[in-house]
Amino acid sequence: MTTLKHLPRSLISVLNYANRATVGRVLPSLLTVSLLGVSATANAGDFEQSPDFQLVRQTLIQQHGLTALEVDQALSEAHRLDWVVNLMNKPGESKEWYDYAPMFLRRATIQKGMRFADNYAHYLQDAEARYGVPQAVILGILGVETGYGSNQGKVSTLDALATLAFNYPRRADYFRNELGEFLLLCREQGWSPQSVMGSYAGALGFPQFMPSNIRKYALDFDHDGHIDFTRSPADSIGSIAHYLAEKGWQLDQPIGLRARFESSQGEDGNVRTSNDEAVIAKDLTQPIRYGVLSMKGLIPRTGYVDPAQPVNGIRLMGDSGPLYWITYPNFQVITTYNRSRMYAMAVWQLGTAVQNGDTDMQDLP
Ligand SMILES: [Ca+2]
Repeated sequence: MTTLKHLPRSLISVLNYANRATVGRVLPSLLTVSLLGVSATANAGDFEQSPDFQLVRQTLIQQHGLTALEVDQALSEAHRLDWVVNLMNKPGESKEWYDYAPMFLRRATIQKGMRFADNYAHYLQDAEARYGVPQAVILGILGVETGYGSNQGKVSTLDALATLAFNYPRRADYFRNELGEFLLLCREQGWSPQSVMGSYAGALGFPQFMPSNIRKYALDFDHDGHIDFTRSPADSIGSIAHYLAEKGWQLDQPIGLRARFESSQGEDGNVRTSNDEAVIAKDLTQPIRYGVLSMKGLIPRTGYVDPAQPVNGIRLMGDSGPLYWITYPNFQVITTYNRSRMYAMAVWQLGTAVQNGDTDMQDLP
């Protein structure tokens, strides 16, 4: 790794990032871009020419309460990472569940999760007892986010957030706020902004929290006086539980049940529902009483759901056709971490497999 020290930081980030197997194929084009950009990125002040420079600088000072010195120092040392913008602008792949699930539901990941669960059992139990969030959910999030800490990202958070704050207009306000929160976090935690590494979108550590969420929800769960998401699984475990509790986790309530869809017939013999669209939730934050869904043909495979219980119908595409679930509000709470239904399902299934030691994935929810 010592040879990397002589390369510009932006290129090192690219090389480190490219070690992640999922983006290996984009390496050649990224390298070309970075090598051409060496002279530009080797000098400080990549953002000073931006038309928004003064506006962002003033916002960071006035709204976030940073000092001019803190802001000027950070911005003059931040580098523009064009590849980050290119990656953010790439249309998202519309994967189906049958392609998505195998990325996370792997025997090796489950085994790793089981070792992690053994090593940190004390903190997992403590977090569940204190916040009511099941250990399986915490384990699922840590597995899907970073494979239990092994893929935390090696991109300079300062570079990533500054790049997105200045060069990604679609979500500029969001990333400008995260940049301000990040600099405040650095001040509070005594970090040097240039030393912090994370994902290319600015998420940090085992649980991949954005800086604003770290400031709002992070806990020093091992009581060593610091919040440390890159090295402390305990802080990560406690903080995930705290976050989900604050987002409305319902104590002792299920996440959901596997279901099947049946077209139903009315008393006149006419089919009432032949289309499963009628039972699939448009918006998970607007659950409806289960009694309404049951009349339209969504039935739990096993178990009982109270007709008055607010639920949602979920459909994901499996290898051999659609799969259905009836989900309780706790499933929606998982989607506050990442809005994708497939994400929440992967978290639930992976965490359950880890907790049950089900390496063959014989009994997934
Ligand atoms: Ca700590």
